[in-house]
Amino acid sequence: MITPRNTPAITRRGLIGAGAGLLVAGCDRVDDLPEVRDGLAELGGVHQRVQRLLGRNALAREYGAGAMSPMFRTNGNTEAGDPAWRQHLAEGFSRWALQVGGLVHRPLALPLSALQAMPQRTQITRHDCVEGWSAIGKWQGPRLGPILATAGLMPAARYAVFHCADDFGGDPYYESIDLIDAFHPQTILAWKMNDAPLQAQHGAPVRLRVERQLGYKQAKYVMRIELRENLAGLYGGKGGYWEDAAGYQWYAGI
Ligand SMILES: Nc1nc2c(c(=O)[nH]1)N[C@H]1C(S)=C(S)[C@@H](COP(=O)(O)O)O[C@H]1N2
Ligand SMILES: [Mo]
Repeated sequence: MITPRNTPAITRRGLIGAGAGLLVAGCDRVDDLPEVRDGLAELGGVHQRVQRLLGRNALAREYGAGAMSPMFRTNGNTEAGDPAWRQHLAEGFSRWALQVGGLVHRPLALPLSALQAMPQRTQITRHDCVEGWSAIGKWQGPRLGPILATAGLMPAARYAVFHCADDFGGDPYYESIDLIDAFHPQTILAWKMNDAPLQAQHGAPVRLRVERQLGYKQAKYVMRIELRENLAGLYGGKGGYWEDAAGYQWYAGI
């Protein structure tokens, strides 16, 4: 039986090191090498096979406070254009509420204070962007699973879709995960990052953390969660902004 706590982490960086025969500990620049980047696509397949072997419920590696990156860069949008979000930002999100709807028995509107009052999970994890940078940060928020359980999933519900307040050229950012990831113990709605309320550039008031997948799945500026039976018929039909726009994989397993 696999106990995730004692399982040596198989990391993207570790695999790059093994694959390229390089000593990469602590070296961020290796990701910029074209040969390493080219190898990454192949290694992505290895990751997914490894993840299948370990099981979808295995935990992502968690780190000690000493491993936290001194700087956690941003990527993608660093603010949202939705006028409602801008108003909420100006009001410190005091009247904001997360909507949970779609295939649920009891649609919810959860103010930030309600999310903060729920049992919290804190985790120090490594964020891996598909573009080749990583950062270790501390995230806190309620687990998504109990929130969905409170809403009461209808039998047909298979995906949780995260509708965000930002867009690229008019196309809204959105993401989706299946219910295995939605109920994974490390899947949280983070309103705190590195011991402070989530900053606007990192997705205030709340972002998804789904720790066993790549950066683009970590939806920022989440306004609404929609439970759906399928992803077809929603925007480009591929389940996420980058999946639609650039053909990124829907299941972005690390
Ligand atoms: N709403 C929204 N979520 C998003 C993005 C975005 O542009 N908009 N960018 C994604 C990408 S590609 C990455 S790597 C991370 C970056 O998160 P950060 O800005 O907190 O570092 O957010 C992801 N989630
Ligand atoms: Mo990313």
